[in-house]
Amino acid sequence: MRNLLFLSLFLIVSIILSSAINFNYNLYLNVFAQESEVSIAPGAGDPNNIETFVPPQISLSSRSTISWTNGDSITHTVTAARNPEIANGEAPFDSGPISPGYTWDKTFNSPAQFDYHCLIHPFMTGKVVIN
Ligand SMILES: [Cu+2]
Repeated sequence: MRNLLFLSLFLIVSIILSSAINFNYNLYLNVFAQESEVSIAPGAGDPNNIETFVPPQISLSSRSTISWTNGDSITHTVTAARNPEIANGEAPFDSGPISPGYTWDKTFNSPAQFDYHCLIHPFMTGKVVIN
């Protein structure tokens, strides 16, 4: 009877500990997953406008999500260059048309480096570095 009590206690403590470890592991993963925002500046489609993608370059760790929000009054795209310098497992990306006020998200899971631009306004350029 006493052995059974110890065994039950052991099992309960084990279950509590393993769920605590699992919880901490998830917390760890979430802490290292980053989220960042790039805004497409008002007037970005005007070749005389200095600000297009803000910030123009973004560096993050892998498992990051970047949100591009079109703050301009016309449609833009977020399109990776055809020959990315480094693209370990990450395919070149293309948002398709992003209407004014809309956001496009892209998650990066591997280290990669992309130069990107707007297909409609090729002078709009930016860079993503995933470490
Ligand atoms: Cu554009």
